[in-house]
Amino acid sequence: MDVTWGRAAAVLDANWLGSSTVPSRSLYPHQWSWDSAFIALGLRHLSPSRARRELLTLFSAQWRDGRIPHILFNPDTPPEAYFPGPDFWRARRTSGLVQPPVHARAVLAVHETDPDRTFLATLYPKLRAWHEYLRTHRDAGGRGLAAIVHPWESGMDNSPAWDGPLSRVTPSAGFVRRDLQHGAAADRPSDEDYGRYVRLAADYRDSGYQDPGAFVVEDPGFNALFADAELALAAIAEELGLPAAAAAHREAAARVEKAMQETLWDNGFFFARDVRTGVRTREYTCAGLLPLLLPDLAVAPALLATATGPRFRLGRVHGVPSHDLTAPEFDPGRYWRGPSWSNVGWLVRQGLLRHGEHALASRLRDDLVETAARTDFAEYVDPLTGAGHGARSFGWTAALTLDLLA
Ligand code: 9YW
Repeated sequence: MDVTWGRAAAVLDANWLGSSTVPSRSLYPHQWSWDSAFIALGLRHLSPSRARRELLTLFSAQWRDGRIPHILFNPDTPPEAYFPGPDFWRARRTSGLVQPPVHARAVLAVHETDPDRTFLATLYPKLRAWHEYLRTHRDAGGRGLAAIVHPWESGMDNSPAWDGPLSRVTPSAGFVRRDLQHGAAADRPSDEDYGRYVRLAADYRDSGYQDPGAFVVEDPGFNALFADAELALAAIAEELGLPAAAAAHREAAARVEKAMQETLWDNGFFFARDVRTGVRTREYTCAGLLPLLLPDLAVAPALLATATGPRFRLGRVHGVPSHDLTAPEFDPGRYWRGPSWSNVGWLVRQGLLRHGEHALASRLRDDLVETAARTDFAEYVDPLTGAGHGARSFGWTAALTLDLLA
């Protein structure tokens, strides 16, 4: 057995709580939404039943309005281990935010590894309700895109793309950052940003998780994953013998793709749009590369040129930098302001494969596996040196390494 395979499997075993997996025993001791989807993509190679359990546990926390919460709190973890914890959210053991909808892809992949019609039939209506929530409740801009109402919803918390919209938010004070007990301050979001995250979350909570506050953004990463998830749902519907529903999912994907093209594309890249001001940000972040996932993306050649150009230097640096290497605010060690994350690398590799870029995809794959193994499955890495940052034994880094090796 490959040594890396065994070590990655050991990480997932150590992070397994019995019915779900924590991203990190120290830093993130609960279940996170998009982490679980990526973790299931790896777990399916070790134990399809554990992968199914992971996703079923997450969907057991689905809200009546269809949303999948971004955190499902583990009742056995002491409440002070993570802030903001369940007492802050006041929402029955979950947070009230969401994360990118990568779940349909994970469900389909788990089924493909070990076909299980009951699993598929159980999750299909739940996935539909989740996507319906995004399509209706989250179309704040009225253009057919899902808006996020908090940086945490992008999964890329302190991305420079959020600096503009966040500048309107007054930071909260008077809370203790638990994350700094486990992570180096220079690798984590700043205190000021954290204060703004807490303020936005508290305001949203106080509106009963209905009314977005100052931060309402159409993110190309979130929407690309949404369109891709509709394509995965189409494949699930086909499997279940529902061709009309499958066609409807493909049409839904095409509508999101068209809206992204019309609203977020500009001069060779997909940018986030601030719904409150109507202004497109000018930040080149890794989220703008995720539309490569869409196989019929007409602008793929131009987007690939940006990806391989000086801003991301795909194939010539470690992984996919989370932010523009040429930008003044690029920081190789600070979270989503420069470091490479393995989930983004994995997604971009999928996109490269879908556009026939096999040589680049295989270089990226080899680098992702080597870097993960060398850094003990670091949460994120410096794209220029490959040095590890953040937590080690990180769930999705280990899981996606398994998937790349399988
Ligand atoms: C938070 C768990 C999460 C990831 C996010 C990452 C970070 C912190 O950790 O967020 O409080 O949600 O930015 O993508 O899901 O690994």
